[in-house]
Amino acid sequence: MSGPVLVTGAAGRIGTVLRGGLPERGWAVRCLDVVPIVDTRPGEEQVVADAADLAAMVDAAAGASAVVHLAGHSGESTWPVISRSHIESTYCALEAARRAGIDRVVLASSNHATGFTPRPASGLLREADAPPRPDTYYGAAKVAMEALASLYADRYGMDVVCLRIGSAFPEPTALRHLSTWLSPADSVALVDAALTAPAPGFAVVWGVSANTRNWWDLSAARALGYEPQDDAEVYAEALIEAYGEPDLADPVHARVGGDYVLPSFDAQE
Ligand code: 15L
Repeated sequence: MSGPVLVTGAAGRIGTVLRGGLPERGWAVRCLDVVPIVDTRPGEEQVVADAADLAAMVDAAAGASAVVHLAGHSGESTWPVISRSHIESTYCALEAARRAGIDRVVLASSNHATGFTPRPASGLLREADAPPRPDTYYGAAKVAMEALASLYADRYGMDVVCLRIGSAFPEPTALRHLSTWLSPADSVALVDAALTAPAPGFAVVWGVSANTRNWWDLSAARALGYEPQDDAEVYAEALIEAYGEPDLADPVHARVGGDYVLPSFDAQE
């Protein structure tokens, strides 16, 4: 690889994890975020800019070898916030990569692109079994992200890997996370696999750890070279003691999007 990987949203939750882990896997990191990173690490480059600003993104992409696009409001918000921070910024990430001659882009999609999909009572959902079924504006923006990825892969021959991330947190804190957790170490492993897989073209893969209670099939992610190490099950006893076993009749547990499907997440002004 030559040139750093441009990581947008580098000051955020997953960005911070990648800043720690990608260098250990041989990647130099160029950070981009709207807020300055205060604990800059040795060798790290920093750009303070909005990922939805095409000119800034074109400048930031110059000389990079790949783009990992994480920037965007993490969760549901108003349409102006969601459309700019996810859809406009995804266009900018892809277009800046194309103009810079970068042919590998990794996009942080989300399980919420398919959030109204019923949770399977048994068996595993493959990506192909879960067409777009967004639960929020946020989820709909991730569907648009995946569509833009498909466009840039088909039209320009770029490799664009969309990671439908589950719950990327330091540790599981809710019953649902026993199925949806993506650990920090596995976040790094998954992004590294998406960056290095030979010629993936357009790909959409689930982003979760090797959780005993997974409802998403990891075959497609493993085919990229992802080897998850963590399993949320080590937290099961404590979470089930606190909250009881998940009740599939409860709307929060009936659909893969969890509480995002509830009326409290109705579209905001
Ligand atoms: C996401 O996509 C969000 O970014 C994150 O904040 C969580 O809500 C996560 O999904 C989840 O489903 O747990």
